Amino acid sequence: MFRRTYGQRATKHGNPAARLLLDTMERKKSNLAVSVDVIKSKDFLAIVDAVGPFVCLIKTHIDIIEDFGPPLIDELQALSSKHDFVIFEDRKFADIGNTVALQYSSGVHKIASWSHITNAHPVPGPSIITGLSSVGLPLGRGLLLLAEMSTKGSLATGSYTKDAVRMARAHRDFVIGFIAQRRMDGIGAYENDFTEDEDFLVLTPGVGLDTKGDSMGQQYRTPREIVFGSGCDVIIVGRGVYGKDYHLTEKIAEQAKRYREEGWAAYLERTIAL
Ligand code: UP6
Repeated sequence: MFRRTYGQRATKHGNPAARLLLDTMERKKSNLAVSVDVIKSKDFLAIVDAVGPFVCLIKTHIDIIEDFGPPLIDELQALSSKHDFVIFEDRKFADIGNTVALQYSSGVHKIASWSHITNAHPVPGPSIITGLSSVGLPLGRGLLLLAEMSTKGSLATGSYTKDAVRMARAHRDFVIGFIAQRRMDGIGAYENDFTEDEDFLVLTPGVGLDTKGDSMGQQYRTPREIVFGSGCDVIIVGRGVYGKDYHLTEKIAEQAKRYREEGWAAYLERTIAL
């Protein structure tokens, strides 16, 4: 799986959101996702428009937007059509099935109605997947499980990570992959390597070319370390792309281009090596 191209994987995948993402990556020659973590709609849309041509996916934290209203979603969807990218709301659900189903479908944000992909912590056990899939599966959505985290001292390690993989393998119609720091089908890492038809995408945050982390426990690695070294599929970059200069859209676009080139070169190195 690791050495197959994104395009080859797209043709075989059973989940529509995973297919959409893999197809978009192949079409746009990009494994870059930008995480747009700003609090004003205007800044949010300006960044999305600036990085749109270079990304396969835009990651949101919709609950940090201070002036949120449904029109923002219409504008995000219009930009998604204009620039051809997938939308991932990084909601990190973590409650009982009934509650997460309500949080996913309802409330102010109605995440399931617009986000192709969302994610969840495995901590409640398989019932979190049952709850979210009751809403998302009929809509053709996909779920990522947080099998590992990028932060210093993360508790998502060892048997917790293995159990996350087991949960995913038991729900392959809806769980399309992981938020993790390395591929999850490493030789000998789990009792059984994945079978031919098991294809889990690995989306990886904690990416930076210029710094090693921040003052709040975030840790950065380079796109090459992540995609070539650790076999991950998508690099998720936030502040590395837009820094503090939200208004300098040219500079933001330049940075997005830079990360996209690094990520794609590492992918080519991985698929043609060996
Ligand atoms: N994120 C991580 N690490 C994880 C999971 N998620 O950083 O293990 C998310 C953060 C943020 C983004 O919530 O939105 O990825 C990383 O942003 P940054 O590149 O600005 O550090």
